[in-house]
Amino acid sequence: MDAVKRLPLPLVAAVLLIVAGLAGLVRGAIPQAAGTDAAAPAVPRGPIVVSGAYVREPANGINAAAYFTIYNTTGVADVLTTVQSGAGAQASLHVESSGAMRNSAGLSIPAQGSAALSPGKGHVMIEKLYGPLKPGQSVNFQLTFAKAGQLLLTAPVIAVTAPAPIAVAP
Ligand SMILES: [Cu+2]
Repeated sequence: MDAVKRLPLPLVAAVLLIVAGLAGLVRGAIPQAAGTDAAAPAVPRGPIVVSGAYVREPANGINAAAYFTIYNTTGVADVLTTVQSGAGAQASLHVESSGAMRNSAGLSIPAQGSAALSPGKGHVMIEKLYGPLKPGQSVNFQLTFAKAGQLLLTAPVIAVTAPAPIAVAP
C-alpha cells in the first residue's frame, strides 16, 4: 500500500453533485446540497457550482481525463487550485496554453462567471489509475478553491462515443 488514499468509486448515477464546506473525502453516495444556505457562514462565500461533469472512458489503464464547467455565483473571483480524484493516485489540472495542454497552477473563475474544462480547453488529468474505468462507474473528485474551499464532485464515466453532458448554469 502506498500513502495515497484510495477513494471508492460509488455507482452514483448523478451528473451534478456539489457539497460545499466539507473537509474530507466522502465515501459512498454524495448528498446534493447545491444552493442551500442553511449553513451559510457569517462572511458570505460560495457557492461554487459545478455542472456537466464527466470522465471520458480512457483508452488505456494509465490516465483518464475529466471535464466540467465551474460557475462562480459570488461577486468575488475564485481560483481552482488543486484537484484530487478517487480513481487515481494523482490528478492534475491541464489547461490549454499557447497551443498545448500544460500543467496549470490554477483555473480562475471570474465573479459571476464561469470556467469550462472542455476538450481543447482543458481537463483534469487523472493519473496512475487504480483500475480500469468503464461507463456506468463514477469518479469522486475533491476540488479545492482559493476562496470557496473544498467541494466534492462525482462525475460519471461515459463511453468514448457518448455525447458529453451539457453544463447547466445555476
Ligand atoms: Cu492532460
